Amino acid sequence: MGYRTHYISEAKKLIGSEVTLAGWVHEVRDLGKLKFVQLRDQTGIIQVTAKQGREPDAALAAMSQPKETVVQVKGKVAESKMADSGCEFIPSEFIVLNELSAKVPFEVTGKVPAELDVRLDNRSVDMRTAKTAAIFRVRSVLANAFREKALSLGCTEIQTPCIVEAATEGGADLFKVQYFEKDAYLVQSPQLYKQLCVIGGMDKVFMTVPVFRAEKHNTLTHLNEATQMDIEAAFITPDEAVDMLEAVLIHCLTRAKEKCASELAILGRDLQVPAKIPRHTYTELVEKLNAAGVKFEWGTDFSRETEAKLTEVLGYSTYFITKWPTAIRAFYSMPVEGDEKICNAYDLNYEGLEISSGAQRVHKPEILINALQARGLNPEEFSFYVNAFRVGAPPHCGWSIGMDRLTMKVCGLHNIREAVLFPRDRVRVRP
Ligand code: AMO
Repeated sequence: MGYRTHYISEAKKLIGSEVTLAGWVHEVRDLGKLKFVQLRDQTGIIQVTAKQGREPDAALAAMSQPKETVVQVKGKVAESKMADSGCEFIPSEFIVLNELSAKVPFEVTGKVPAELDVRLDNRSVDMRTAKTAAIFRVRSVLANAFREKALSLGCTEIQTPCIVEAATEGGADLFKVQYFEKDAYLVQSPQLYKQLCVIGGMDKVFMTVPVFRAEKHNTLTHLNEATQMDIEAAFITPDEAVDMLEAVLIHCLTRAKEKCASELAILGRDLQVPAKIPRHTYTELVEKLNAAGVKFEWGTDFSRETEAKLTEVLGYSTYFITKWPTAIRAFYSMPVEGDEKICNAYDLNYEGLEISSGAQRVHKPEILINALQARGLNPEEFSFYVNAFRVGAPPHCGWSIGMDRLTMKVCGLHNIREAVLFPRDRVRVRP
């Protein structure tokens, strides 16, 4: 016999049956001759009701445990007119599996809200609150929806290294690690490796990976370790790459809406799934901003404030920005032939936040060397990468969705840290 025969949500449909449940004491109410415990597991809460003289004394005595004690309860599901769910649990045995030996740091019932830092310091307790549990169920659905869609688009799942020799997204933001006699770095993005795979003939690849950015700023939308969901595909145009990104985002949102109705309700989130996402060039948006009286210089990146203005000017907050100035994009972004100051890079802003970024890649070694040098990078350090383009590299495009930001936005959260189990920011490396 295992610890449980059913989850609480299943047991609620089994009135009259003998079952064994296991979970946490959520609430306790002691009326002397009548004892109530709200028993909680991952699937819900059921009221355990014991009456003196009717249930065994040992069960009644064990029901005085403090909240968050881990217990196993054997007994029968009974109809109840008093309980909201229409049923309650009559215990024959109430077994304590692990007594508390410290004070629970905050209320799991959510009655007394706790500070985010206290919650993150005690994440395994925080995960038991309905809201946090809902966030990570949504995150799991989003992660699986990405995988499901990527596979259905014909992509192969790959794994790439976290310890690397060179930067991909700009030199200053690297975490250095001592790698035997050499210096190495934690990877900023799987960029170079996913490209090598499509050059290698894998055609379309995808991955879900951690990335590390030693950015010193402290914002509500940046972490120093983030999770990216990446795709890279050969023989596709930038427009087709944006089509893929649009289809993946819509699929992720659709699955979240279908599979997470109760989680989204707990989070108070009315999730809308767009049928289509508008596309604007960078230049078009700069013109729109200036026409609306917001002075904005062509060739600079949009700040959080300008993005907020863009939402106002456009009247919506989910859109693609295509054809960026080459100088402000990463070296691997392909300049437009005949108009090299613009490149085939694109971003996706979802509900006002950049959640994805990508580009058609430079697949000609000479252009790549120029692009590296223009950004003060040494092509020698990228020789394994540059040389791969000399021996049969097809045109290719790709992008990456920030999973933490996507979860944050889908769940309607204010701070990215809430969307990550164990966030890493400038000051937090524990737990
Ligand atoms: P980029 O650096 O724009 O592009 O990252 C892609 C997406 O990852 C998320 N992201 C972050 N989320 C939280 N904290 C961070 N510090 C952070 N940095 C990035 C964002 C962002 O849109 N190699 C390219 C992608 C490509 O071209 O395929 C890249 O990494 O949601």
